[in-house]
Amino acid sequence: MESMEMINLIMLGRTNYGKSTLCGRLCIDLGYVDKDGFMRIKKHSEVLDKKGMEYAFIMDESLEERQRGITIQLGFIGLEINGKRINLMDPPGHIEFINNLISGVAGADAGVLVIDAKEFKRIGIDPQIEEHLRISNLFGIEQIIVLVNKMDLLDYSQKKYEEVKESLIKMLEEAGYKNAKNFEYVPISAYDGDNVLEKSSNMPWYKKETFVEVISKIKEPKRFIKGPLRIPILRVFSLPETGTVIAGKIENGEVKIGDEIGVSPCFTDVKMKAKVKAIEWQHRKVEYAKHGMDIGLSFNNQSQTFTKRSLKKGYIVTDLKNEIKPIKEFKAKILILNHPTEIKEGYMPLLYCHQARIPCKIKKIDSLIDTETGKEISKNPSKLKKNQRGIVTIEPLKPFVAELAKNIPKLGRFALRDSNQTMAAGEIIEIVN
Ligand SMILES: Nc1nc2c(ncn2[C@@H]2O[C@H](COP(=O)(O)OP(=O)(O)OP(=O)(O)O)[C@@H](O)[C@H]2O)c(=O)[nH]1
Ligand SMILES: [Mg+2]
Repeated sequence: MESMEMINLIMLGRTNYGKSTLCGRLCIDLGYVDKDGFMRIKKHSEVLDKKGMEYAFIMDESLEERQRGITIQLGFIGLEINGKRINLMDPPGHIEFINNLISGVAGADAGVLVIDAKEFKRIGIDPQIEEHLRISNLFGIEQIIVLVNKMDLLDYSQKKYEEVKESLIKMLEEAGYKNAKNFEYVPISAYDGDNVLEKSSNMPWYKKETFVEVISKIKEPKRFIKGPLRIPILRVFSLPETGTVIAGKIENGEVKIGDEIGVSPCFTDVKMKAKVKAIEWQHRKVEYAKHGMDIGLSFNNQSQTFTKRSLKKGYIVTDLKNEIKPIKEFKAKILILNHPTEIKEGYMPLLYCHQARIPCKIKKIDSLIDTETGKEISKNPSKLKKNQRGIVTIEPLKPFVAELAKNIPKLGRFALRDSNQTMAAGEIIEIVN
């Protein structure tokens, strides 16, 4: 099982566009939910007066999610398609929960953009979808599969589909996807299952592949198994029988039962370390896990510091030989996306890097660089404006560990956010300690 090709996909798109419905539909069509289970879920949707949400409820399991009719937590499903393991992450599209979306994007190999075709025709490009795409682009997701959903509401019209597709290409190009023309586009109806697993008789004009055929052909990206173990912590729990449990995705290296691991950053004299007792992956126990796998780890021989209180989201699990020092300062190449005025020294946004979210300070603007060539235009400019690139020195204002983007891209790319907007994004080029 561990040698199977594995691909992690993140669903993208505005709230209500049908991401959870599509994931639920896939679970039904591929036989992951039995009839009785689905009947119970359907009844619950009727009791809550949320008819039409029954497929989404397969993903949205909490009462709050079901009552509000939206996703709040990042949902996961693992499917086996064409001998590959496809892990779908279903994030909330609602702006209020963008943190959970960024968590998913940070660990994804490729994206699936779901568009409500009718709504998109009505309102056009929306800042929320643009934001999702910008974030996915800046976090290094190169490939996006584009699903034009709710085709039933556009009478399955080829003409309308082509119009939507054309605007989508423009939007993707604007967000940094210069090769958007070469992406796969599929007209679907997630609710009815048209072009999801099987070809739709409602759209005989569409001759290309269904969504499942498209995802079954995605190639697994290069996995980094050699080198240090790196697992950014997503969640920590404490269970009465098991003790401390850490959940996260391996972004470099491999781990097996019996390995001794540590956690960075560490400020105490007593190391936060423990021996791996069990590894859980996709609800089953495994002996070994490698880069790309989302796992839960439990331990024995825990040091006294290895507790839910001292282990935090965004800290990184490492092997004992390759711990990471807390970063006092780093230099980064950034692009300003969205600042209403300009970024100056002293600006304090929130830093989002792998699973870490911490306040930081722009300590110095070292240089302004040319967007196309990357060459330095001026040294120590007083500010950076929208669409400008620069090199800056950033000071994390809380304990923070990461890597140079050139060594482990997923641990060195970041976004700077403020007032619920992504102001800038960049990559770590030098660590100054
Ligand atoms: N007509 C029609 N409605 C659909 C289709 N797919 C989804 N919907 C409806 O769209 C609504 C929202 O679907 P969700 O799957 O919850 O949307 P979401 O993108 O997960 O939304 P968030 O979780 O808030 O981000 C539900 O009422 C679905 O029934 C479709 O193919 N056709
Ligand atoms: Mg949802």
